[in-house]
Amino acid sequence: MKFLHCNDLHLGKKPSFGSEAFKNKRFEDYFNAFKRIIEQAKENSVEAILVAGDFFDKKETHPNILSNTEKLLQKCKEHKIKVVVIEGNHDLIYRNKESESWLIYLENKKLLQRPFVKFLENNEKEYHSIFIGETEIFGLGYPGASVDDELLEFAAYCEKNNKQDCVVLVHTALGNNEFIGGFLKDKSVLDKMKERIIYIAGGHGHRLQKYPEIQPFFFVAGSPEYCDLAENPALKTAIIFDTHSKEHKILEQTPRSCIKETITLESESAEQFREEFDKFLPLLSISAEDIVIIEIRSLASDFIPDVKWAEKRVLEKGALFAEVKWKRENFRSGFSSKKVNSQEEIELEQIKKWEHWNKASDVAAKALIEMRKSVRDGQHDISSIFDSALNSVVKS
Ligand SMILES: [Mn+2]
Repeated sequence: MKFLHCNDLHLGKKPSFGSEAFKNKRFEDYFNAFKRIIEQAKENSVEAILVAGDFFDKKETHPNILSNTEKLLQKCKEHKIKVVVIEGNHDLIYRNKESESWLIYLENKKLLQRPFVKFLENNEKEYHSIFIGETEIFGLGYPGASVDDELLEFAAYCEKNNKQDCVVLVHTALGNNEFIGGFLKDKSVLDKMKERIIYIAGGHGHRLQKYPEIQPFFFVAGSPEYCDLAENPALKTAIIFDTHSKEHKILEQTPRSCIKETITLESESAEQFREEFDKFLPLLSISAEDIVIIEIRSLASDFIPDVKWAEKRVLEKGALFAEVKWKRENFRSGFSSKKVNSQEEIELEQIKKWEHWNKASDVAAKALIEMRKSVRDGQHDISSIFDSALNSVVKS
């Protein structure tokens, strides 16, 4: 059986900032990314598309999100491609609140299949798998902080029940000290799974990951569209896997065009800055479909460039969305009377003065940036970021 694995489609995501045109186009982008994946699935004659969580961006939905999604799933049905979905942290199904899940609504409409874990009262679990051909497919959902233990428990279950060559979907990725919870801490857990499981479809991470390097069987495909504009477009993929040959193929995805430039400016006054910036801008070729992100490195120590003015100039050039950031070159930690500090630098300096937090000030300052980004992104549940930061503080 051949399938296509993708994750973190975030259908329904819409930015809360930028122009109306930008918001509307970005809303469409996530559906278009899924549409391209369906086309790739068709071209590669796969039997199923596996979505390893964060199918939707939010637990709640709107009429146009639901109808766009249903149309795309209907298209899969027409092409005779099955769709297998697990929930991620964004579409998390709370225990005993299954009736509120839009994934279950779509499952009931026979537009997707949903392998899942049922938690019983005596702390036992029931693994509800599905079959595609002879391949048994399990879904572990989003195990959150207990992912390492959940995977070990599942490996033991497979061993005990003599499972062979199964496929597992789980909303987790390899951890690299991320501040957002739910990442796998110990890779060796995966080694314990490889006897009985031929493919683990991971999610949660928005960039391509595979494990181990040679003959990998654990993959995260990466979100096909930017959820955060800082993501690397080269690591957005979908994976095709053949359960007979055990061979995989990585398909690149094409998120919206995002032009990222860094310029170093010498300006020491607003007039000089405007002049310098206006000389630089014509060097970029910008279309109405482009997102433009410019980082200004300023050599002057006590001048802050007007980034809002610069963003306006980029929009006047026709960009869909502009973000201009600045960073002082040769940043040294610590306040000096003349130097101007960025918001992040000021926060870091303040945290260093706090009792208990000072030893983990870097972690705390980074967590603060993550939380702000998360809220700006419309993701208001920041408790997992805060938890991870607290953990680091306790450990240090
Ligand atoms: Mn996600």
